[in-house]
Amino acid sequence: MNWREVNFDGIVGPTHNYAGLSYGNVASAKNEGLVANPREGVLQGLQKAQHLRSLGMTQGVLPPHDRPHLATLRSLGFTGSDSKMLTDAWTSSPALVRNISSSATMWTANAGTISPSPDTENGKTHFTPANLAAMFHRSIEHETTGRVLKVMFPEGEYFQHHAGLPGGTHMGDEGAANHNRFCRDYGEAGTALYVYGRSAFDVAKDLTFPGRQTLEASEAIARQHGLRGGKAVFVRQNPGAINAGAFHNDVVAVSNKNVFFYHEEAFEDPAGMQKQLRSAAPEIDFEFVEVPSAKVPLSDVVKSYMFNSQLLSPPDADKMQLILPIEVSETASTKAYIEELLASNGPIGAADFLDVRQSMRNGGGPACLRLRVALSDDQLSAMDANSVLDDALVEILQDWAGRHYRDRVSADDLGDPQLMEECFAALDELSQILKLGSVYDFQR
Ligand code: SUG
Repeated sequence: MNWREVNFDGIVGPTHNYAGLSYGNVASAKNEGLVANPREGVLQGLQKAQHLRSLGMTQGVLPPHDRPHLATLRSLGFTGSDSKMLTDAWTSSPALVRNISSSATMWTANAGTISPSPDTENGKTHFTPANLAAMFHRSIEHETTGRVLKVMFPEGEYFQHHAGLPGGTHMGDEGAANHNRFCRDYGEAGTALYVYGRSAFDVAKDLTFPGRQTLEASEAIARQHGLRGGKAVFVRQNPGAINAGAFHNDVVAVSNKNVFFYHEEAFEDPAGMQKQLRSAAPEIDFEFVEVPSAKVPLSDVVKSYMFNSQLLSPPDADKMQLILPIEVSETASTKAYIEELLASNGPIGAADFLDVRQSMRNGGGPACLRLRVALSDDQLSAMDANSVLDDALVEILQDWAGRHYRDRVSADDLGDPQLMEECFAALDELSQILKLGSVYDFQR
């Protein structure tokens, strides 16, 4: 049976903008007020997906959600027609409208946690949409995400779905961005590493920025998914890294199969992390590529997003390959480090630098834009919807974005009912292209 890792990239939404919504996310705060170009954003994302396809990777997409999210306005007491609700909400609180209009669903590393079938007791692939409780604009994602995942991966022989965790920020869960799966090969039993920022019931006095993921949330997901005995390891992110702007662990670490590429300051106890992984999975020949602060300071990690890269095993390559944001080649320390890494004859043999600047300005690099799912041939065939890319679908999506997306959206445009109508028309058509059925909350 052939297995592969499929990357499902979030399609940048038509309301993509810079509203400075994410406290603790340095780029989001720094770029608040810039004018965004959603059309360029969606095309940059599709280009990245095409690049992975050119390396022989299987590539899918996940749709943007309906924004502005009128269902949230309705649940907060707004009434009347769509445009009346939007206008009333904008008059009452532009900040609220900015939150319910964010295109943050494009960062699908936060869509959910996936445990592939070789890792679970009942032999099914388990999905839990992340509740994203730490940020209001993201806390409204998980119900739609859950519906989309259920359409794409129908419940039954192969796939099992769970609801997002209850419990608000105590059970704060940010999905795959704080989860790594190690294995010898994608179809073999793996071991999960869950990285948390704090404990649910303690005050984390060492954090100045939010620790979005709690230990208890990670433990709950490992339980729900019925991970095979002893195959889950829980470690704390270094609070210093969170305070420096690594609001998710995938800003300071990335893994693939047996390789873990991470920064010296990523974990509270890096030696303990290595030890726990080795003892949970003695069959895996771990390769830890720990990058010292003396070579790349944490501030350059956060600025360049060097670890927010995709670490891939292209089918025809004998070494792994990094997909990095172009900012890494523009930052002296990270550029030099990647050159040294490629020359070192280690497990990583190639690196490409891609332009995803529209996303990067909101703190989302290549790794934030993708959700990884390890799938067998049979599981891939059991998928529903039309979300796995071929050239024809990419062309259709490029044409769709060209017709529907604006090339300028600012945070001040979000109260405009005309923009809302454009977004709903775009998503109405997209749900037909991707054969999603009725996953959205708006009515047409
Ligand atoms: O949750 N930014 C996202 C970025 C998510 C990146 N994902 C991963 N690291 N996996 C966030 O902070 C900014 C939106 C704004 O400010 O308009 C935002 O939501």
